[in-house]
Amino acid sequence: MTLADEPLLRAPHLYLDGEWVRASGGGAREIRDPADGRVVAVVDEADPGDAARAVAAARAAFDAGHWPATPVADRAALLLRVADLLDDAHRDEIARIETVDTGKTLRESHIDIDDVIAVFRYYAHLVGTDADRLVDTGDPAVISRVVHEPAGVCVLIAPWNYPLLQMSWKIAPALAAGCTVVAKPSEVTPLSTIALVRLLERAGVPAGVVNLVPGGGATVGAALTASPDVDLISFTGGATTGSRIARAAAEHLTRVALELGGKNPHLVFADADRDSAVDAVLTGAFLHSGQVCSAGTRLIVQDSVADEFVAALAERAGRIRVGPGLDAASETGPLVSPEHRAKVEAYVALGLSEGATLRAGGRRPGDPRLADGSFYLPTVFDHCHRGMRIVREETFGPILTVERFGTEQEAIALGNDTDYGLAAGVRTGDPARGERVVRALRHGTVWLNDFGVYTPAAEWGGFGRSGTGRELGPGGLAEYRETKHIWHHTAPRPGHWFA
Ligand code: TXE
Repeated sequence: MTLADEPLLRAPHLYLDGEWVRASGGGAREIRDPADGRVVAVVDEADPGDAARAVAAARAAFDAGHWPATPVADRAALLLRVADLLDDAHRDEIARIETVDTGKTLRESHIDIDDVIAVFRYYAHLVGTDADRLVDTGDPAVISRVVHEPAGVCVLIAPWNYPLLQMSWKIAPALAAGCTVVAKPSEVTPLSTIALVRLLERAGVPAGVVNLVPGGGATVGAALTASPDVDLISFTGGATTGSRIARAAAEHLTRVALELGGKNPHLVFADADRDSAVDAVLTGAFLHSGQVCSAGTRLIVQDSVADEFVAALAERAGRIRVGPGLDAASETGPLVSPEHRAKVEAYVALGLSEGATLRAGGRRPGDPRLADGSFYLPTVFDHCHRGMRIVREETFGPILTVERFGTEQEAIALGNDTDYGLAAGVRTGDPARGERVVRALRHGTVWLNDFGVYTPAAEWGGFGRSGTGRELGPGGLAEYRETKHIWHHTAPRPGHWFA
């Protein structure tokens, strides 16, 4: 039995104004398991007309005013019901869906679902504790206060590497704020978002408040972002698509929040504990086969320990067990698609032609049981430098490059020498140095003697070409709100400005 046989994933897959409907043009797309290429579902593919209907439904629901005016406690209760449904009954099922859709290991999918549950609970709590601000004008007859109101109709566009998690980082604060939404998952990985919208429906989300249009970026995505009826676009994905969306949004001055990935440095000083540093660099680079926006794919290591460090790293990279995500023995899964693997392979060929030294991987696994999947071995390139494209560009695959530095100032300069600025890591045994370096790095998240961890309560987002705006934390709620200053004169009288 494939997942396509399960009722959860049976068509129809568009959710418009509280109804599950077929794509009006009859379009559909085969969804394949990256581990073996088999078709696991056939998903309705919306078109620009469906996108327009979704926006109209969200617009009408917002303008009718019921959801924005729903008491905060009731909106929070809905988020908690979604979290409970996930936690109590659907955690394993949706983790399995995420694994066959993305290729990631079941262990990773479970961590993602737990994060999603935590995010829904966090925003339920935050929105309930958030107060208006009184401003002292000096005039006792004036009540001046700053209040928050929902931003309006939000288009939420998510990528394929963390489909449910990225969409939840958007849906949970948007609903908490009182917005209505149109969700567009990646056409490559729509399954878990369809499952989530079914849970939202069961949790009692009113018609029109959440709408779902699975479909292509150039068709549905472009139609959504060009709409004059949208108030906010929140996008996570590649930088090229991000700037295309920013241009589309500029036409109607639509607000945009963009999370566009990174090329993240991991700085290792000679005084760092070696075993934990090797372990952190390995995990940071190769988790989910490097398909992580915050992957630490640039190792920048102090030259006095570099040879020994890279040897240990390459040895461990060569031992990573690559295999199907549903197989408990696999430590990392395949790349998301044959097309994406071809892109990664082109980067490996480029690295070799640029003169980098291959220390591990650099090829597909030889195991014939993996021949039908999009697998690729963890790859380590030594003796890299900033002139190389494999050091500057986001490869979004299991490719780690190694650069070397002498002094602390050189390490900082290299760490900041990137167009991106999403995340960075620092390993050192000297806390004072650690504090100096993390403050000097121009990245949205910096880990000191840790890597890759985050919490729903702390903001996430990038400097530079990694995007604009923040997700998670109070800042992630602020994205979905307008700020209004209300000046109330309680004893009006003529001001006599004009005679
Ligand atoms: O993502 P796209 P792609 C990076 C990574 C990857 C590269 C391209 O380097 O190799 O981006 O990946 C929708 N208007 N990241 O092409 O195109 C699309 O349907 C509106 C980093 O797969 O950015 C999908 O829902 N929407 C990243 C979403 O945008 C459009 C995660 C992301 O797709 C659109 C993924 C358009 N014109 C890739 N075109 C991260 N930050 O984590 C596409 N889309």
